[in-house]
Amino acid sequence: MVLKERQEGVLILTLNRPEKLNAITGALLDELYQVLKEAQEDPGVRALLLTGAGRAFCAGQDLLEFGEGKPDYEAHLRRYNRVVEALAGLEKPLVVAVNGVAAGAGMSLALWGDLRLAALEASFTPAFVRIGLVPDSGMSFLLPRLVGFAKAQELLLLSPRLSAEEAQALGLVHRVVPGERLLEEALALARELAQGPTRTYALTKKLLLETYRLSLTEALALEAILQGEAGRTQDHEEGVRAFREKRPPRFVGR
Ligand code: LHQ
Repeated sequence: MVLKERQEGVLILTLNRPEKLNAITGALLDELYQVLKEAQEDPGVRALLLTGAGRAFCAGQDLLEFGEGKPDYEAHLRRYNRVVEALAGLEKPLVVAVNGVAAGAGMSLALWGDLRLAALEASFTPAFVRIGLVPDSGMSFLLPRLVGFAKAQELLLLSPRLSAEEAQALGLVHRVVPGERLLEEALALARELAQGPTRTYALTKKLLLETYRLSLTEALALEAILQGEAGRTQDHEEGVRAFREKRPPRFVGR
């Protein structure tokens, strides 16, 4: 259900239930969690790329998974939440290539990417409210931070279907590219990141997430601690040496 392919330091993950628009099942979530855990621990993986097979990126929760019964969504969300925690805590850059529709939890997955590319034909819809559900998989946390409170209110209460260009105008997507070039561009970006200072990316990601809940004084203190850590990396040493020698740096990710 999740295809894996390694290209040098990049791990490409493809959600692969194209006949169901890559809708998410419990089994898919568990597989994704395992893959993310392995990627986190593998020093050879220095960037990840997530995309979807077929015409969709991901249609969110598979609405037919639970049949006619009354499922325990609170319990089911534990399986989502550990995937979201794994994405949020991923100590490597994640490029997301949104190839088609991203709905509900599928839109949440897309938004957890650090750099988000979308095909011109991609679209985004929160979807939750349309089936009487609240936002989940981190959407209530992330969306107001990305688009501001007022826009998040509108998107979550009305659930429009945004085009890739509308999503870009709101800051949900960094770049929109023609569909036939999406993977190529996303891979080029992931490759570039895979040659970067991986540890510094991890610390930068941590700062961006953490400082939202901190006071200025606390944020400054955290910056100082993490700058201390970054300053001790081999990559910082190499960055400064390369600057002095007027050549591009060769980062090793440590
Ligand atoms: C699907 C799905 C789908 C199954 C399309 N499931 N088959 C977390 C945990 C706990 C509780 C539940 O929720 C969550 C988080 C969530 O993600 S809630 C939100 C769940 N997702 C949705 O509500 C989206 C439902 N889908 C749609 O609104 C549309 O299908 C979208 C906008 C994604 C795409 O529209 P179209 O491009 O017009 O495609 P389509 O509607 O014709 O769908 C194609 C096929 O895919 C169709 O099957 P069929 O056998 O008729 O060809 C759909 O039934 C199936 N499909 N989404 N989520």
